[in-house]
Amino acid sequence: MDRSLITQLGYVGIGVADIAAWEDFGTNVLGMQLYQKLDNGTLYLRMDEYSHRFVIEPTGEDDIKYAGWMAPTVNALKEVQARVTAAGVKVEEGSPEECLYRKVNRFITFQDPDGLRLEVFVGLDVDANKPFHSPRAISGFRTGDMGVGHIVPVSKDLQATERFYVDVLGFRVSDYLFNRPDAPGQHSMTFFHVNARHHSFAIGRGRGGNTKRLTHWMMEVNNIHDVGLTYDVVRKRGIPRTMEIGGHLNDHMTSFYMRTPSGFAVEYGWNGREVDDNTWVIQQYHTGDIWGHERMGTYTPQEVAAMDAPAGRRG
Ligand code: MBD
Ligand code: FE
Repeated sequence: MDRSLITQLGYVGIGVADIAAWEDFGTNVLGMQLYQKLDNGTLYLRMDEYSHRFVIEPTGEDDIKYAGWMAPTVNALKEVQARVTAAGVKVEEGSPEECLYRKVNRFITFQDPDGLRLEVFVGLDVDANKPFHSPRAISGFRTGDMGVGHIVPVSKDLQATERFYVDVLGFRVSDYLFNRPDAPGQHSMTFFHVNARHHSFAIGRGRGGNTKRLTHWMMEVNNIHDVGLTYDVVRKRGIPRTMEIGGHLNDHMTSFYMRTPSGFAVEYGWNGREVDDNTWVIQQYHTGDIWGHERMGTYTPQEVAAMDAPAGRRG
């Protein structure tokens, strides 16, 4: 395959109700650097040499507002624009003001089949004068060519959403997970890669009562002790963990999940595996975990029993 049209998850926009709580959480718990704060309260949070990887806006949704995907070149951006348009989806170009606000050279925007706002951009700001410096004593985030990490929104039609991301945007399926009793014979999650990160994007069926689009985002650190140091902060502050520490079967990530001030979770991980498109084989799994990842608090006993059941196709 030629070079990908989209090479990484570049930035993520989140709308929140409690911006003060997020400033504290994003920096002192997650370890991101506050790069800039606008008069309206918007926070630009940094994980590496880029000026920002998260934009936290005080607009009240407590959910994801947009996902910013990197096109490596102007030609790639134009090709994405042509393909999305040919698929019958309306594409708009970001205005100069919007580009300034996003700190990109140019971007296009359109909705995925579930109505999630996607932005495909060229030229994210790098600030070489101010090297990344975490406010926490961690060795740093694993981003680079693998981008932010991953986001997992819910989808109302996993097949239709898969077709859009694969056929139109050029994402590659990594694997499938079947672990939900409410969808007999159908899978519950699909994982996609756009670079060596096992998944930059995954979709899942919403759980009953789940009103948010975003279930969690994942950020990866360089050292297992960075996970442990953050785990200590989370425990000492009494921040609820939604999944206890454990290891994922598909991407080999060692991680735990904590609840954010907006209700959705952040997965904080280390040592995810890398995929090579020349040798990768799609597999399907019936459990998400090698060990641990015990569901805490927010899951019903029935859901826990279903997800923890031994591997084996259901339905
Ligand atoms: C993941 O990163 C994840 O969040 C789940 C639920 C399963 C496998 C990998
Ligand atoms: Fe995850």
